[in-house]
Amino acid sequence: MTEITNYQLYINGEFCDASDGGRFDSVNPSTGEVWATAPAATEEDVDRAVNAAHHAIFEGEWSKLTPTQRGHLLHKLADRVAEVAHNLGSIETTDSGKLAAETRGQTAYVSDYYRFYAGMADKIQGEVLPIDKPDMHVFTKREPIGVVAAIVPWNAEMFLTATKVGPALAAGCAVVIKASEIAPAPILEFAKVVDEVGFPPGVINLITGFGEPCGRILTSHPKVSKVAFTGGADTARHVVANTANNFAPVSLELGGKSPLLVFDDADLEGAVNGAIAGNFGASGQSCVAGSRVIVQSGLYDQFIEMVTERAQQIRIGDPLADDTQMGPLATQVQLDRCIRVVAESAEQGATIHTGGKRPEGRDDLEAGWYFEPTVIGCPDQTITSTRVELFGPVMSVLKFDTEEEAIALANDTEFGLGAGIFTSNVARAHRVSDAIHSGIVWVNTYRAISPIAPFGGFGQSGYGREAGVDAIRDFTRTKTVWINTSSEPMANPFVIR
Ligand code: TXE
Repeated sequence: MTEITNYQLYINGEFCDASDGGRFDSVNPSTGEVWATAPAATEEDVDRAVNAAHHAIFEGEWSKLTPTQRGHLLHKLADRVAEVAHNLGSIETTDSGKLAAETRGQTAYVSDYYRFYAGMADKIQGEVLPIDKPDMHVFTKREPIGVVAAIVPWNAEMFLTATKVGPALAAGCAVVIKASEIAPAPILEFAKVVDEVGFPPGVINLITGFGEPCGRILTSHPKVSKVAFTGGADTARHVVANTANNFAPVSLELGGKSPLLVFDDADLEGAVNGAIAGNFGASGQSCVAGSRVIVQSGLYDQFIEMVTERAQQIRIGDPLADDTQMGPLATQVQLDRCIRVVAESAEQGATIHTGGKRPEGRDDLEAGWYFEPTVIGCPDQTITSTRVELFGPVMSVLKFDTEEEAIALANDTEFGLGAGIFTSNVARAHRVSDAIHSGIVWVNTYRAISPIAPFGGFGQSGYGREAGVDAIRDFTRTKTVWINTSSEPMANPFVIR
């Protein structure tokens, strides 16, 4: 029998249980067994975490550090995350089912995000304004916006935590991070790293619990000044409504139905690799999954043949094993949705070239939430699999003849997160990337990310950008200071001269 790990919350620099002792189970998606439990934070816990963060920013030790000293602590965090990336990645894999090769690699890279923002901590500058009044010195300062509520989902926890915590701390804010109830363990394991680094109490608080009440109370809390949310669009609508209470600005990093265009002049091997990475990486549970692959007619048949063959060769199995290439889905709900939508799409006239079901004849995969890499040929975009975000390893392939048609198909979506273009024609690469409505465009590559490059979308994919230099502005508020430099006292406003 698996030994169960019982995690604790991390509030105000201390590990603790939920105030009422409540806990919930976390299931390993590759075995279907409970392997850990996490506290279900109560209203009292959320309130304590927010107050601790508020105290840290405005009165505590954190508020007295210079920006450079804050940067040093972020560098220490980066170092420690890099040292324990293997362990943090393994915990993330056990809890979410995401491939260990990905979680370990991504966590190691996450340290670069902390380092990037560590360097920015003492480069957040105000301005002296060329003001239109005599005897006035007017300048702006960029102050920490306040307590940041960071809501992270289960599909890339260490990464999506870093994109929020890095800029928030560099700006001088303090954070309350709420992990997803689907995979709570990585965040609570990360709490041990935070504790070792030695941040002043209250700077980073890590809690777990359900959307109701924990997520609601956190995002509507009167002392929260900024909400950074990654998750689904339906939950995002609740979050935005919650902030009607505190008027906290929100950034929303939601899902997508990103197009990946393959032109006849593309390097076919590269395009196939892009489509495989965009659809089967992270078992397709990625917000930037390139799940609508739109291929020009001259290459279409060859492309279908190649992706089908490659999909069939993918080694499915235990996500912790070194030779596995694709793990399970994170939840039974995700699995059921993939099965249902693929079947519905076939009934609507789509052709299933491979997959569309749970793997057969593999006893070792029966208990887990596994789904075969799936390739579906779709006659048009009325097919359900081309419209809804599936968050599973399902590639929908469409055919086009002209560039105009490709752009029209690409833009026929309510989402606007990522897009891929595979072509050897430089002019076309620029032309099409200008014409596509999305926050990110990758040309002859796919799913590349960097702390230096802004990340985010629009429409149903949300708003605001994470990563990059500009992201830090969202964690600051501007103060304008007017100083009267005249040697005379301020004039009486009721005496007209
Ligand atoms: O996310 P949810 P789920 C998409 C993907 C997926 C779907 C649902 O399509 O199938 O969303 O995924 C917290 N106030 N993405 O169920 O429900 C909740 O506790 C405040 C895309 O995992 O959006 C959790 O911590 N918070 C995506 C977080 O919101 C609330 C990543 C996300 O939960 C709340 C994940 C409330 N009222 C899913 N209710 C991406 N962009 O990568 C819930 N939460």
